[in-house]
This record gives sequence, structure tokens and C-alpha cells, in this order.
Amino acid sequence: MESTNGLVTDAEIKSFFDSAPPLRDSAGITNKLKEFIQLNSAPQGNASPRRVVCVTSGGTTVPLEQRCVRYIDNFSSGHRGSTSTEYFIKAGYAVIFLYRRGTCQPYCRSLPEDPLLECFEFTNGSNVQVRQSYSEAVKRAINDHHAAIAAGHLLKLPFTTIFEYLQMLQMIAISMRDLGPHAMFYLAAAVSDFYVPWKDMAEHKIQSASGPLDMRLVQVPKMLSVLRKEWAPMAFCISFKLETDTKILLEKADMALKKYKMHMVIANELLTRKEEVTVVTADKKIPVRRDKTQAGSDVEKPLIELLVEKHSAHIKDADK
Ligand code: 9Z3
Repeated sequence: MESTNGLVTDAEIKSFFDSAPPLRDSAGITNKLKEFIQLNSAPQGNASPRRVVCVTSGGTTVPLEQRCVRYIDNFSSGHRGSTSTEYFIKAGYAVIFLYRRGTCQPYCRSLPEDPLLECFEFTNGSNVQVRQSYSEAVKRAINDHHAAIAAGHLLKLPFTTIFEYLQMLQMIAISMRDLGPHAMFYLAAAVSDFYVPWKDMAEHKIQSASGPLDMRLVQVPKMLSVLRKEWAPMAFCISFKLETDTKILLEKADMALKKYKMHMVIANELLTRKEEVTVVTADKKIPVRRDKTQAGSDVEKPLIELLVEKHSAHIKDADK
């Protein structure tokens, strides 16, 4: 079924979506998207409409049973996606944050792992208050988060499985199509490469008494080319490439750039991903590093500044 150029065929994509379990509350998600995009694409006086970016974040799971007890997962914490979301909002973007349930959330970086239990204390036995040591961090998190939500600049949509992720990405992309070049995709989620098709999956919990488990995983169809070609062809598309072997990283990123016709691929290595990344474009490889002279600085700050600039050039080109 593979096409001659190594890209996924329409038949493979159709078969993936046809055989996926139906997405819960898909009508509700469609409505939220419609409202969010309508609000943010309205002209703002003389200024051009707000740009909208879909940031994907965290890892997808691969269920092994339909009534899922076990699943395959990956390492992604959602730090990249949530941090980038904050910088995009700061830069004036509206963000559709498609994130894995339970992973890092925008504006929560300065809070401890278990904020509810660590940040609060009882005052007189029944009232709860923020502990002094966390009061600034909690105020900032609540304030920035509420401001983004109240202004209609942040829409958070959670996923867990690879099925939910790809179905939602398709819905988001199609609903962003009319934004033309003002739309951006920043695909930082760690998407499973292999999965068990729904129809081949055991319905009930796999029994350990049946002996060693022999299971066939098939390749997840890469949706990047269909996103570029059909779902939102005018959008500015950035994907990520993760490797653990730096020797092959840039070459693989370059291949992905060409194969899926991405505008940029951000190459990162597992252990150094919070320190530096390389932005790979058709004619350049631009290293981007965290400013080490500033305590608590993020690599996402200079990265998003660069991407915003490149997105502006993309919009200008499209307007010619
Ligand atoms: C990334 O490379 C992200 O930067 C990380 C961020 C997942 C490394 P964290 O969530 O980590 O902050 O802990 N994302 C994309 C990884 C990926 O699955 N890329 C695919 C590939 O490499 C392309 S779609 O084949």
C-alpha cells in the first residue's frame, strides 16, 4: 500500500481513521474550535488578524487492549510544548494546546510537582491559604493562566492515545485552514511510530497465563505530508526530530524537512534538549541555545523569537 515516493497513501490514511475508535465528544471539540478561531480571526482594528498556532505536546499512548489495561508510552514530559505555549502567547499568538493528559501545563513551571499538596496549608484548621514561600509563584501562575483564558488566547484540548491525537490534529488542522498563512503548526508532541490497529487488538485484558506475548505493531501513517498538502496547505509547519545519536540527528531532520515539505524541522537530542536545538531549514542550520548567563532561562525563548520572525516572512511571501 506504500506509495512510490515513500509517503503514506490516501488509502492508508483513510484506513487509519476509519478503523480508529470514535472520538468522544467530537461535536463539542468542533464547537470549541470554531468559536476559538472565529474569535481570534476577527480583524483587530487596522491591525492584521491574530496569528493562531497549534502546539502539540507530550507523548501519545498505544493501547494494547480495547478495554485498555496496558499501553505503550514514551518519555515526553510536555515541557517543550507548555513552555513554548507561554512564549507564543507572549508574542501575541492565540494557541490551541493539544496536550497529553497529565503532562506539563502552560504557566505551571514554577510550581512544585504536586502543587495542590505543597503550595497550600491550613490557617485555623479549616481555611486554606497559599504558603508564603510559594505565594509569588502561585499568583503569577493563576494570573497569567486566567489572563490567557479570559482573553480567549488559549484553548486546551487533551488527548491520551495515538488515535485521539491524530483525530484531533486533523480536526484542528481543517478548522485552521481558512486562516491561510496566519496559521502555524508547532508539532512538539512525541508521536508513536508503531501501533496496534483497533481491529487487531484484543478486546479484553491479555491473559498472562497464555505464555509469552507475541504482538505485531504496524507503522503509524505519518500524517505530516497530508497536513501540509490537504488539511491546511497555507499554514506554516514546524515539526521536531528527536534522536539519541547526534551523528544522525541533522541528517534525519533534513530528510524529514524534504520528505514532508515542512517549513522547518527542529532537531533535538534527548539529553541536551533543554539546552540547545538546531532549526533546520532548506538553506540553513541554525543553532539555538539557552542563555546560560540568565538563571532559569529557556531555550524556547530564543527559539520562539526566531520562529515568529520566520512566520512573519512566510505571511509576507504569501501576501505577494
Ligand atoms: C520533540 O522532539 C520534543 O522536543 C520533545 C520534548 C518530545 C523531545 P519534552 O516533552 O520533550 O519537553 O520532555 N518532539 C517530537 C518527537 C517526535 O516524535 N518526532 C517525530 C520523529 O522524530 C516526528 S513527528 O520521527
